[in-house]
Amino acid sequence: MSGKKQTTGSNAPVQCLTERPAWKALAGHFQTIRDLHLRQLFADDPRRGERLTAEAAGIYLDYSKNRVTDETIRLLVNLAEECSLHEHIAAMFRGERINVTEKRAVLHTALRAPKTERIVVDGIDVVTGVHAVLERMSEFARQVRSGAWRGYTGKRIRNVINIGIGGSDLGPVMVYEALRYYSQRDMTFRFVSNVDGTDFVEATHDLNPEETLFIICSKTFTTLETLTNAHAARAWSLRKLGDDLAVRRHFVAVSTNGEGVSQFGIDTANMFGFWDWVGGRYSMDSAIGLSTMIAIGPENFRAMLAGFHAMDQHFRSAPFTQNLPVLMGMLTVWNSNFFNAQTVAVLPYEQYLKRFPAYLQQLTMESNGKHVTLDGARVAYQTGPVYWGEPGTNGQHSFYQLIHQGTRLIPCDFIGFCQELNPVANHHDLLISNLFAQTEALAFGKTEDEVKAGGVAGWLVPHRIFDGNRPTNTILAERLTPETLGALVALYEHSVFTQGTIWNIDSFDQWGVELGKALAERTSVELESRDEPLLGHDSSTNALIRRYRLLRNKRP
Ligand code: G6Q
Repeated sequence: MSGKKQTTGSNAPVQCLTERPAWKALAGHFQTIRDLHLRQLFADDPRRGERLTAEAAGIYLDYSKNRVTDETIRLLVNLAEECSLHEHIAAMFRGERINVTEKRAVLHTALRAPKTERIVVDGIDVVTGVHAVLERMSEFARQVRSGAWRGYTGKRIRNVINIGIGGSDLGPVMVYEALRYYSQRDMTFRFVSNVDGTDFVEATHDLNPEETLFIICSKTFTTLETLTNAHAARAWSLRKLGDDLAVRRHFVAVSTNGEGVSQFGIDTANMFGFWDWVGGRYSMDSAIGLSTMIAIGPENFRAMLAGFHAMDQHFRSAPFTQNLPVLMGMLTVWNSNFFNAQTVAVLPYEQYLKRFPAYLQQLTMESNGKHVTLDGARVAYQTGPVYWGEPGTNGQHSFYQLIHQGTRLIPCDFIGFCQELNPVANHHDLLISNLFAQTEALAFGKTEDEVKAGGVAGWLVPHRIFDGNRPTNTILAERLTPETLGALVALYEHSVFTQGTIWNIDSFDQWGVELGKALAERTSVELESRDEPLLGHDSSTNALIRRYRLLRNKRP
């Protein structure tokens, strides 16, 4: 760390995180509890499992199976306060330009603000604009769902294909899968993101262009993958429909770039806008969610927004000791920076949330995968951990082994619901009993005595021992509804914000995406050139390019 003081992009000096009194207090405290076992912590306090919990917006968080005491939480709250988390939360909700490297406000919370709220940015009340777009989306979604919106040849739209990538894809895919139960079942929804032609071909091969609507989602409308796929989609449609005018009935755009949309040939009357203060990975509840709205209907979409908003309100107002996103964010800092955990596993015991870990990977890692503080000084501590996961119980039969008995500490978020959406015999009780059993096993393990008491002897004993003491959060809600999903996503958004504030990084830029993009542009010219290109890369890249060109040209 260069010196003790840092400055934010433009503001007052900020003390280096590891020099803060609260950080030092936590470091001292860590030495006293690092070897404490969850078995002991639970034995010492019979009410621990009821006390170390919090609840808001329909979501119950049990964090008692983390390696923390009341003192840990007290010190973490001190740290959050020293890092001015209260002020940062207020600044975000007010629309200050807290994304300092891009000089942008960060206002995804305005996307779910009620009509009566006013949030003024550059003299304009953004909430009015949000609701105007929501109205247009609702009208369009109703027309498509009811069949009033017809394709060019008069046929009803039966298929919707969202073309977008990153933030313009992962949210829509995740939420479509998550809320599929509530979706219009006589329609097909697909998502094309990859520039790999297979993605487009497999998404369209069995569909009729006369019945297919494309939503081109791109905030910038310049993204290579999305524009390449959008052109493929137009060619696919026009091969059957013949007439350029058909584009009006089969293509709509979601973008902030009206000019780019017109140039592509989409009527801006069929464009749904959003704003530069909505980051891609924070945009699933903006017009980027148009496919979601068509799938689940405007009412369900608004219910989802209400769930987001309920969690927003909780985050802004609840004391830190009862604040779900703050608690989860602080625990991630505790596990990462003090216990040196490198990853977080997210394990939904809900099939509909099968894409949730993939969605969270972008939200968490693009936001907090940063190596410098707000003023550009190199951080002297770890920032965002690796997020990954799969739905339970599938994961139990693959990678959980390492979580239980491996050498690494892997904190886990277990997510479950008390009521199933698709009752089948006793499946749901079996599912959730597995969730509870896993958190119990991870916390308490199996001692040598217990192994021996089970009849195991000799050299096999160490293989059968589970150390336990593996931290988990359990997130439990009544039922997977649009409201609950909104609250769950907002919970993670604000947990990410809490972490980023403590680490003093910009959670809202993504410069790391740029270098590869620029290099790929140059390389694509070299791959496509007819003459042998003069290559100026390193010897590995040069050889790979030559080999690719040689073998590609041998294709049948
Ligand atoms: C997200 C990122 C990134 C972005 C994609 C797509 O926060 O900004 O994932 O969403 O690169 O960008 P466009 O929507 O501009 O095509």
